[in-house]
Amino acid sequence: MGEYQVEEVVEFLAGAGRVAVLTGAGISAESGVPTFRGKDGLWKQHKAETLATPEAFERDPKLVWEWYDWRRGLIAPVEPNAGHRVIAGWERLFGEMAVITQNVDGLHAKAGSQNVVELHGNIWKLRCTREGTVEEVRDNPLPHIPPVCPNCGSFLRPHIVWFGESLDPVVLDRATDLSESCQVMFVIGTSAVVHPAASLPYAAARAGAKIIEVNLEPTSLTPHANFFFPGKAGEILPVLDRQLREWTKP
Ligand code: BJW
Repeated sequence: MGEYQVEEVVEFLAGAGRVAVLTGAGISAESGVPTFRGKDGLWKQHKAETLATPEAFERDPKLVWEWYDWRRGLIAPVEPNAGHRVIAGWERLFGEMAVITQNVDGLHAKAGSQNVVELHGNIWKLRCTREGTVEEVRDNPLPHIPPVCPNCGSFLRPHIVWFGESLDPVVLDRATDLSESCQVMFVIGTSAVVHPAASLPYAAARAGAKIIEVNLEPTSLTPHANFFFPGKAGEILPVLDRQLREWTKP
């Protein structure tokens, strides 16, 4: 990490009142949650179309639920890492600070972040396919697969946005507003290929925000970012945080 880059970023941050952080699977990788793409990604072992689409659920709800139940089991014991913790601490540092996450693992909230926008839902929430009611169910493993609504007996589904499904418009509006009003946007651990999430940094940049990207490798966003830190989020964010706290110390 270039020292000059760190200093410049810290200078921006110290003067910023409104900060937004867009995260993807990479922020949770160091906690042990697999990412989607890449060599060890979830999509290498399972085809997205056979599991994360409404058609897949209609065809075989049991198969889809077995996959989600397995992932719930994987995520349940996992703890937030240094990256999540730095981001949570920034809520006390900046006037306005929000996390916009594509992740469904709930780890930002577990780390203490309170202002979290979950673009793609949450793996701990189940939704009735008939009534649309949403409730948090932590049972692990689920006692019955596929689970059914206690009220009407219809299948429950994961409260997650699958390919081809629209994001909740209220959630997307909030994420867009935050993107368009922040002064600095961090984009951390996302391959930046899934829309509309991948469009948010561009909306932020158009509205005048500085874009700071943290990723193991460059993405299609990198040439458009003001700063790019190659490496692990759990290592880079603590360095930035330490410098920032030094800088802003009274
Ligand atoms: C590290 C690290 C470390 C590792 N430190 N970094 C416009 C153009 C083209 C297509 C579309 C478009 N608008 C909509 C679409 C269609 C589609 C889409 O975007 N397709 C693209 C793939 C082309 N979008 C949708 O269908 C969305 N719906 C929608 O827009 O509705 C309206 C509409 C529909 C159809 C057509 C047009 C309009 C919904 C998208 C829902 C995404 N859902 C998923 C699955 C959830 C299921 C589940 O979790 O079970 O959400 S897909 C999957 O990808 C998951 C993630 O949230 C999402 C993003 O992945 P992410 O987080 O970026 O992870 P990875 O694995 O890709 O990347 C990890 C990164 O971390 C890598 O870069 C690593 O290098 C890095 N990394 N370790 C730092 N330690």
